[in-house]
Formats: sequence, C-alpha cells, structure tokens
Amino acid sequence: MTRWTSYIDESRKPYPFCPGCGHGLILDQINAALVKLQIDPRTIVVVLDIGCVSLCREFLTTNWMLGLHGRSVTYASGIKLANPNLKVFVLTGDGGVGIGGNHVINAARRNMGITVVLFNNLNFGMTGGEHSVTTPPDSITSTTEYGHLEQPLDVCATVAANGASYVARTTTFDENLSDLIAAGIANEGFSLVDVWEFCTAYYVPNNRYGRRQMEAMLERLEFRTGVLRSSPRPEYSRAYRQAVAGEAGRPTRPPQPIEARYTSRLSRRVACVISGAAGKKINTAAALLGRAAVGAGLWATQRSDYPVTVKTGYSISEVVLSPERVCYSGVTKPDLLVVLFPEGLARARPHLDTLTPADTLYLDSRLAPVQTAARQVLLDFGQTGAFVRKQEYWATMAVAAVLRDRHLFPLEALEDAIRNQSSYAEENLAAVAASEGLIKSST
Ligand SMILES: Cc1ncc(C[n+]2csc(CCOP(=O)(O)OP(=O)(O)O)c2C)c(N)n1
Ligand code: SF4
Ligand SMILES: [Mg+2]
Repeated sequence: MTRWTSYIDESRKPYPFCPGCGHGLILDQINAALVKLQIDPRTIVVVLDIGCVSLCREFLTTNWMLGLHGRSVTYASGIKLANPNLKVFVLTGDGGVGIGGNHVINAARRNMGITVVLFNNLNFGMTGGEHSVTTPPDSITSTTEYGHLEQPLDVCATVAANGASYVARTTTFDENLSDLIAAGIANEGFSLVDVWEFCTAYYVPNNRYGRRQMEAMLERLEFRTGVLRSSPRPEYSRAYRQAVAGEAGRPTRPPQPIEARYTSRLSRRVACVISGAAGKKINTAAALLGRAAVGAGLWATQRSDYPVTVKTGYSISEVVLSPERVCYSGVTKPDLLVVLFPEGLARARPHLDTLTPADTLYLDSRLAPVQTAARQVLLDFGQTGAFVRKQEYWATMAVAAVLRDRHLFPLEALEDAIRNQSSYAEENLAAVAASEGLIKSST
C-alpha cells in the first residue's frame, strides 16, 4: 500500500513568505496532519483564499484552486456537494474570513464537510498591513494609525454557536498544532482551526508583538485555546443526498415533461399579458396558459410581477407563446391583453397605450369604457352562475375565453394542463365550462 510521506513538494522550498511569517509553519503542520491521516492526495482539494496565504498553493501536491477573495468557503462547499467523497480544505487568512464571513457562518450551520484552517495574523498581510475583523483593540495597523477601537470577531465562538461540529483555536507555538488540525480533518462535518501567528512584515513591528504579547492578548480577550467544540452531527453533502438527492447529487424526483398531445396553428410569437389583482390567481392562470401551450406543441415563457405585499395591489403576468424557441421573454407590447379588476386596469395603463388595431383587449366589462386602438372584447362575469362571486377563478375563465376567441390551440389543452397541474382541478374545470358565455361583446 502506498505510504504518503508528504503533501508538499519539498523541492520547491524555501517558502516565499517573509522571514518569521507564520504561514509556512502552519502549512508544515497541515502537511504533518495529512501524513498522520494518510489521506490519498488525489482525493484532496485545497481551496485557497486570496492573500499571502494563497502562496501556499505553489507547494501543494494535492488538487487546489484559487478564486475570489472571501469566497473560498463557497467554492469548497460546491466541491463537497458535488462529490462528498473528497476531503475539502480551505486555507484562508483573517481578511478572507472577514470578507466572506457570511459564507463561513452558513457552511457551519449546514455542517458542510470542509476543514477551514484560518491563518490568523490579525491583519491583511498581502496588501500592506490593514486591519481585519480579527485585529485586536488598540492595535496599530496601516488603517488604524491611532489605535484600533473595534472588538475583534471571535471566529471560533461564532462558528461554534452556529453549528460547526469541530472548532479549535491555537497558535503556531503549539506543539500539538498538527494533532488539532488532524482532528479537524477527521471530523466529517464542518471544522475550523483558528491558528494565531505572526505577520512579521506588518503586525509584529507595528505593535511590538511577540509570543508573550500574543498569549497575553488571547487571555485579555478571553479567547480560550485548544478544542473548543467537538460535537459530530450529520455532514451536509451526505445528509442532502440521503434526504433529497440520488448519488449523482441530483434530485431523485425526475423532471416531468409536458406531453404535447395537441397541435397549434400558431405561426408567430404571440405576447399575452394578464393584468389583474393580487390574490386573484393571475399568476396561476398565466402558468396554466403556458403549460397548455406547451401541451399543444408550442414554446412558452412566463414572467410575473406583483408588489412585495403579495395579497394587495396588482398582479400581472406576461406569457409569450411561440412555435419557435423563445429567446427573449420580455413583452414591450402585448398582442393580447387581458385586464381584470381595477388594480389590473391601473397596472395595464402603459400597455393600453401601445395597443394597435391588430391587438385585442379582453376587458372585465365592469371596467369599461376604456380608450384603446385595439379590438375590444368585453367579458361579463355577471352571467357565470356560481363563479360570479368566485373571483379567484376569473383569470382562468378569461384565459379560456381568449382560447375560444382566438383559437391559439384547442381548449382541451388547457383542460389537460388544469388536470395535470392544478390543485383545484375540479373547480378550474368547472370555471372553464362556465366561461362559455363570458364574451359579452366584441368590437
Ligand atoms: C474582493 C477583494 N477585495 C480586496 C482585495 C485585495 N486584497 C488582496 S489580498 C487582501 C488581504 C488579504 O489578507 P488576509 O486574508 O488576512 O491574508 P494574508 O495576506 O494576511 O495572508 C486584500 C484585501 C481583493 N483581492 N479582492
Ligand atoms: S506580508 Fe505578512 S503575511 Fe505576507 S508573507 Fe510577509 S509576514 Fe507573511
Ligand atoms: Mg491576514
């Protein structure tokens, strides 16, 4: 069996870091941890964050990648989700953890199976010693010349409180550093090891900082060292596969294509806009129109808009139907405009002005008269029996009326779409039947 003696290409040494910089020491301890664990380097992916820490990549004999500053944890999460069998690492500076702090917290919440090693030199090394989220109070940095006023982020406490299953903090002086890292790697879920170290180019000279000051600072901040949390729980990428996805990571519920059982004689793109009131199932009716069109062999797109308040105000949906693939789903001018309810009329005003005699306006008769150049079809919901009061079915009834009027495709395609999709299939089918006498007049 192969024995892995190093995960670092020793022939490339010496490291390019400034003399006394902690980065090389930490990298050596990560290497020692991997040698202890004997992980096949082909199964390891190291994601490096931007900063001097990223220079570690030149020495790795494992897979690695470098992306945008602060985003290393997102790349690592994606890699782990794609292949849970990989051992995924993040090597990041304190700058990267500050810039991408939300990613770190969310990966901890999910217990994503990655090991984050934080090269914590308390400042941005690469760009000239600016303060970071971990810079302690009173520190002099190139951006805090008169002393730093902020409380440093307790990265360990933050991830521990938010679900990380292994958290440790230590310094480059710790003889057990590689063991702490190895335990983090051995943990299946989210691990973070915060390693305090020196940036000898900036933080150390600016703050007359040495081992004694580092240890005193940890004490002053009440930042405990050692293993702070070790509480294994299900790792996300595997739990996800068990709960909702197959081995390939894709959802196990197969896509359900709409069978084209009908045909349409439509020879060009037709833009339909249904403008109505929120809570009146405008969006649902538009989706049924689109699905019915696909059931008749057409292409369809839908875009909807409604206020953030969802149940008040307007609701408008644009549906583009076409015998060809729809490359642009926007509607600058409708060919068919359905306007229901006063809110829908107010929202449709800009569209009304664009209509030409070749277009058709289907108007809730209670809203008439409306000035338009288009052909106008009045819809009288007052004669629809039980549906007079059931306004949430009016949009579906209007769609049925449009199909009856324009013969874009058979009405049966709409009925099929309702049967296949709608949770209120029976009521919607009854609404379609009741829409027969809906068209009051056409001019
Ligand atoms: C989005 C973004 N912001 C800023 C920078 C500039 N930048 C490059 S390295 C760096 C600081 C890195 O500091 P840290 O993460 O602590 O790593 P160190 O250099 O200390 O190892 C910054 C701010 C960048 N590359 N991208
Ligand atoms: S600038 Fe600081 S972090 Fe960068 S190599 Fe030099 S000592 Fe290390
Ligand atoms: Mg740093």
